[in-house]
Amino acid sequence: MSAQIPSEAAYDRLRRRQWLAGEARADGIERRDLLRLLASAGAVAALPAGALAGAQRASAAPAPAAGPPGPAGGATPAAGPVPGIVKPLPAEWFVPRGTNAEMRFDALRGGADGGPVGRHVPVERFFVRNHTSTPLIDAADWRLRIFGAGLRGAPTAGQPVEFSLDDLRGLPSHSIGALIECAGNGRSFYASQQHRTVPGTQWTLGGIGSARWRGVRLAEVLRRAGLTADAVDVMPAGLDPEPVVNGVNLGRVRRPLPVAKALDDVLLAYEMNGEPLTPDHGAPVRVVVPGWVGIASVKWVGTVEVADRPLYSPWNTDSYRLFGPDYPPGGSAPLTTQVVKSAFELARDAVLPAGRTQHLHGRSWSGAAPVRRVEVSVDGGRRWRRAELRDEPRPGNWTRWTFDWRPERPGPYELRARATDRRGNTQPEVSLFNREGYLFDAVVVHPVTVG
Ligand SMILES: Nc1nc2c(c(=O)[nH]1)N[C@H]1C(S)=C(S)[C@@H](COP(=O)(O)O)O[C@H]1N2
Ligand SMILES: [Mo]
Repeated sequence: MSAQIPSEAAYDRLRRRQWLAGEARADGIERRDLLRLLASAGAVAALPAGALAGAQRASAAPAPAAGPPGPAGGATPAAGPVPGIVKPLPAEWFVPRGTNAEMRFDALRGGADGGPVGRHVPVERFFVRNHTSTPLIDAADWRLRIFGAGLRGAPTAGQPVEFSLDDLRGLPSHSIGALIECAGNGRSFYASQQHRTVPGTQWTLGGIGSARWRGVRLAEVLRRAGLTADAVDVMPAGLDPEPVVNGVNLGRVRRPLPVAKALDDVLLAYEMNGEPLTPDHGAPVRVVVPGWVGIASVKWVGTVEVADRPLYSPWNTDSYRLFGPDYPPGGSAPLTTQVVKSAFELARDAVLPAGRTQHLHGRSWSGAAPVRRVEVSVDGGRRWRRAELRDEPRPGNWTRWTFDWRPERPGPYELRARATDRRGNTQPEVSLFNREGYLFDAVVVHPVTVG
């Protein structure tokens, strides 16, 4: 059936034409509402979980005994520095950012409690990106509901094809190592390096994590649900509380995938690093879309629509496109693959001793291809030397590297790391500006002091 499946590039071109022609509809949200929404960057509120349309039961995270007041809209916050996140967020591992928790790269070197972190990030240290808050879902009641005109007999949302967690566990399992990375990872550097302030979560480089995911291929489940050659788009939706922006309820977090990607390497994951998924990372089941922007990897998936025409949601129309002077007037095609980035496993402004060899550690990654090489500069970007790669570069994952440096003179230094992937994508000095600050790929300046 692959002859009927449009390539990703053809799909993007089609999508852009439809968007510009005003055909884009995001489940009842008119294009002009979306445009109005993007004109004003407002606070996101959450509807209480009980307000979710549909029969799935999902309760908000438990209330702390004496915690901060809940956000407007009524979702109950979890205890801790980020309302709505269930797991503990110790300050050595995380930086709280709104409803999200950024992973600290310097914490990957280990500390009092243990050695360095391997290729995959332990679940308890993995970054969290929530539009609203983590729902607690009873796995025994949970069902994956699949419907739409791209399935045999066109089951409806009311009469979907259903799979329980046991059903999914009974299907052939598959596991992959994959990164989840927020499209806005690195966003704060647009302001700090390029003097362009952009709205949204001000991530440094820790809006990313790698894990071993086990589950069932989405392709397998779609085939069993009766996928036909008419299928064009596949749209998973989450069971978390619905985000409300400037009084407009955006509905469930959802984003369509072209059927070509859905059938290629997408996983419905029920395990992360060998353990059942935890609430913050999508329990009982999440989507994992290797190489793509994190928003595609829908957590707490409850439904999947399989449509015979392109679908739209706020997450592929007003958000997760590139807008700005270097992009077409209606914005770029919806974002898919991630860009090239590199990070040191070192605190910013770290103090290092003079006259001693430093074993600098870092990681580099690209959504498009395995990492080919990494170069490091310790003199403000004048001279570059190769870092030594410590992992077999793989698609969809990062590669750890080391770089030995013996600084002799005390004083301030700027470290830089620059990766190139096997397709030849490399990190530029300046990232092309876009209004939302997505896909920051420029080399990041990492200041340290030798003293
Ligand atoms: N249902 C749902 N899925 C979601 C989100 C969300 O808020 N709700 N956030 C998305 C975004 S923007 C990112 S970057 C990843 C983050 O995954 P993590 O929290 O497991 O790190 O989940 C994605 N899936
Ligand atoms: Mo994200």
